[in-house]
Amino acid sequence: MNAPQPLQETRATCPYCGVGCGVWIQHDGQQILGVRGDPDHPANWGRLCTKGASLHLSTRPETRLLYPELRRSRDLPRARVSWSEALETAARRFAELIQREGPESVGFYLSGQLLTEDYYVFNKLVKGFIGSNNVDTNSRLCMSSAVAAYKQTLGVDAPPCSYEDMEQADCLLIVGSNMAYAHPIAFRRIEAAKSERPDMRLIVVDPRRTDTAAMADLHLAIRPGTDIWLFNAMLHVLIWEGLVDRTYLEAHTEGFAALQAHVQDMGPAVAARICGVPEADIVQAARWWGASPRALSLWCQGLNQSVHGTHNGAALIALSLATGRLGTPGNGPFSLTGQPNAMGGREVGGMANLLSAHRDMKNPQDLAEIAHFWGVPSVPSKPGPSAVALFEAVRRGEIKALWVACTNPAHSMPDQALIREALERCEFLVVQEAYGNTETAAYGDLLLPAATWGEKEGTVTNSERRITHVNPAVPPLGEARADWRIGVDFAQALGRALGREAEAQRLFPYAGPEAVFLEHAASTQGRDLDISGLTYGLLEDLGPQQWPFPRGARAGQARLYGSGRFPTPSGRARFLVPTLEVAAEEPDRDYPLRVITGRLRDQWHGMSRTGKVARLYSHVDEPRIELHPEDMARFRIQEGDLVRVSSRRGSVVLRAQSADSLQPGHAFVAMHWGRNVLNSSGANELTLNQVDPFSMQPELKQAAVRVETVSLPYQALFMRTFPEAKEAVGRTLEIGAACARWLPHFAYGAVFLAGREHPAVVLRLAHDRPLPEAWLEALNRLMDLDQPDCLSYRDSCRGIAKRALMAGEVLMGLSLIGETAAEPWLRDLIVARQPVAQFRAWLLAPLAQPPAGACGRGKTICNCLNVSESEIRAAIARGADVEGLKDQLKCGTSCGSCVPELKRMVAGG
Ligand SMILES: Nc1nc2c(c(=O)[nH]1)N[C@H]1C(S)=C(S)[C@@H](COP(=O)(O)OP(=O)(O)OC[C@H]3O[C@@H](n4cnc5c(=O)[nH]c(N)nc54)[C@H](O)[C@@H]3O)O[C@H]1N2
Ligand SMILES: Nc1nc2c(c(=O)[nH]1)N[C@H]1C(S)=C(S)[C@@H](COP(=O)(O)OP(=O)(O)OC[C@H]3O[C@@H](n4cnc5c(=O)[nH]c(N)nc54)[C@H](O)[C@@H]3O)O[C@H]1N2
Ligand code: SF4
Ligand SMILES: [Mo]
Repeated sequence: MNAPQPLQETRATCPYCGVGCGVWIQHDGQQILGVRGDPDHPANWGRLCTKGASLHLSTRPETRLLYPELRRSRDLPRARVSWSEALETAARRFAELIQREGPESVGFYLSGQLLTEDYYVFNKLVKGFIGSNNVDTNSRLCMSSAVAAYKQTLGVDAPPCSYEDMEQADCLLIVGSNMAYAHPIAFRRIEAAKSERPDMRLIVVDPRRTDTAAMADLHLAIRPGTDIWLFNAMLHVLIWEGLVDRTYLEAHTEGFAALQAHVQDMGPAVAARICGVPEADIVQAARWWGASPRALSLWCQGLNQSVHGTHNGAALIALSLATGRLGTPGNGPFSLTGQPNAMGGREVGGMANLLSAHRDMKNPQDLAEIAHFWGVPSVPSKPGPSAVALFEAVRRGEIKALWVACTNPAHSMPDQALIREALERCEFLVVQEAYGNTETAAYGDLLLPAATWGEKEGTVTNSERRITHVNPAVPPLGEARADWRIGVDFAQALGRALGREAEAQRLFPYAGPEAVFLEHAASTQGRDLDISGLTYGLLEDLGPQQWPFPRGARAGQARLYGSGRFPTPSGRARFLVPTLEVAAEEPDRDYPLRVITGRLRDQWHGMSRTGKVARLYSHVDEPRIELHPEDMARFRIQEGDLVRVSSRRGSVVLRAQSADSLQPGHAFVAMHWGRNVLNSSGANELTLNQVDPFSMQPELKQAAVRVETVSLPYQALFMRTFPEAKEAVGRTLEIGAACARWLPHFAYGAVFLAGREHPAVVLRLAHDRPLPEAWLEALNRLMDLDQPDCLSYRDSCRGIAKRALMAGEVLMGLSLIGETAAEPWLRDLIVARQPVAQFRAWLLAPLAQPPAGACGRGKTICNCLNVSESEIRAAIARGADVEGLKDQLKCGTSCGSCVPELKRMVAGG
């Protein structure tokens, strides 16, 4: 190991959302120590949101997968093996199947979080070497409806806009996107533009009053699944009020007459009834769009994750086309990419129905071109199964070996009961992961440790088609390897196992990621996304660039289609007549509520990284279901009750929270909580796996559910923190991981972190029978609460037992069994490290309210400067507005992620 060096900085990007912010990683050559926004990166100009700004805290070694692990037979645990044994075993198993049952007996499931080079290698491996299209990715759950919508209307999959268009628009129509949480730094630009030009119109279409919606001039709280009716009605108004651009329509589009006829009887009155929003609001939205010189739409999963996601997108794009608002500054239909490199994956064609560089699998010439480019006789023309179908094929035993890289389907796929069956049935499951404790890793027969953020080199493309070169700051932890390298190593091993060694060497000769990049770039030459002019060196010298960037170019292109010519056979953009449906599953008598799923501000997907950062729990800690106050009353649910949430597919227990940001009849569960924090798979136990017929994207956004209170009277609470020491955070994380393994024993269980610099792990349990002594003892032992010098109180008759572990006058651990009412203020004492001498007598008493002098903070709103809800409410009560809050408390003055919430609180929300 090299000795640590002085503090250095390395340029990369944030590995979370598709905004693609530039970062400088601060490190000593061995360890990542800090992170700051890259002031020169055009996506963020130096800003980072809560998640980006805490990236360095997520790089802890605990739970990282450090070396390959192999399960030699199903009933044995996995054991550490060498890389060569791991790869030879994988190659042998895959080769046997390929030779015995054909190339379609194996499958690959990749991720929009891989770098473009990683993606390229695996896509070529499957399509160019194994000879099937059995490769799909989690982008199927994410962007595939937007891809299909762009292709069906504009000709190819290319978001035509730039971030600066958000600032330049006069009317912004944000649909099915909670940008304030999911694309925070892009949203900061909208906030800034709006405060500079207050007459800019902001329309938000979302069934929930999100922080994004709370900023809007007009919020259309639409009934989920009815967006097409709304867009049609808006088009109807635009047509009838003479706001469409007939010159543009005639010169640059086709198919408008059919759509016009279709929307003729679909005025705002009809849509108002179906969408459940006032007719006047629909008219207003259309008029603002039509009358604004520059109008931009933005959309994300509220439209994509739907059984008519493609037509949702196409109907929205139609508004831009009908008014000729495309290809010029401040105009266009802009799909926000979710994952950091979903765009790169689309560019290399890394999905079951795509080909490299926007080539078409149905086009024989495209197929021949790519076969020629790779130097193989042919590439298969039959599309492979898309994500849902891929796992169904595994479940039926048709695909027998599955390779999962950089995604966690045992958490993120819909209808988890079916996914579990598939993974159990799979004969050989390879999981290429950075972390060893994911839900999918639990099923893996072979785990391959992947290098992750800060350890890898390659490129990513963000939402605005901008490619950034990312540099590694530190070496991979343990024996982890870069994903592209694992792909190449496996390809060579497979070549040997199949007796095609020379061919594998010829197809995968890469010495480093740039060789992969250059091959990919060459494959785009002459195509709409031509990046043949780019190299790593050029990206470093000129900075991140938007495609296309053909050979000889000096700059990327900010906007597409300014000429009015589209990459369709006729050169014209197309209107299509969308099918009119609602959600895949409507509430009924048995399942009367509609649960909506989505994101939290401070967590990322399955939480393998954000879940390790204590401060990222301070906005929302324990898993929960939000319900409208009327539904809480209707189903006799009190705030904080545990409820059973059931759909036709499965059921979960969650804590109920009332939320008036919802409409009656709606509920909300965040998609993040899975088996590492909860005793169930959370939201995706409930969702259904019906898909859009064009994009094959599943309807993850909603499902019909029933909610009922459950009686789980036997409750317990454990908490543990550690004194100031280098290994304190690590110990907390280890205990958290150990607690997660206990969760399945209980009718309800959740484990989460609290605090900031001194994180505490919190375990909450509830059960339908007395909690077995042996389990409680084991948990006390895990938290060192079995030590004789603990304070302790026991009332066996009432089933109450409490213990407190002290370090001097500071509380370090606590277990409350049978009586947990004092948890909130005790938790605050622990995370604040407040000396407890004066409360000693109260520590184990049944006190729901804190004794005088004990601190009580509640939820943290501003994560950067650690400002709590109670402090903010107190300042508002004293008359502070948002500027006053920033002045007095400094909240909202760093990353700005909490500003939408501050605004809402000041407005009385
Ligand atoms: N903090 C955070 N940010 C992220 C991520 C993360 O995990 N955490 N993930 C990234 C990824 S991969 C993605 S794909 C994006 C997702 O970004 P978004 O799509 O913005 O996020 P979601 O919360 O999934 O869903 C957006 C909204 O859709 C609304 N919605 C539900 N049904 C409908 C409907 O029928 N019509 C309309 N109009 N709206 C509806 C929901 O109420 C929700 O507020 O976020 C990216 N950014
Ligand atoms: N109900 C519901 N379900 C949803 C959604 C929803 O809105 N509602 N959203 C869907 C969407 S849009 C998405 S994008 C998916 C996301 O779902 P997933 O793709 O399952 O989400 P992640 O947890 O980000 O999974 C990425 C995995 O890669 C690992 N990893 C990190 N870095 C590296 C690396 O460099 N190499 C490798 N090999 N591994 C690495 C991480 O530890 C993590 O386990 O969820 C989908 N599921
Ligand atoms: S907005 Fe936040 S999560 Fe998204 S890339 Fe930027 S810093 Fe990362
Ligand atoms: Mo996504």
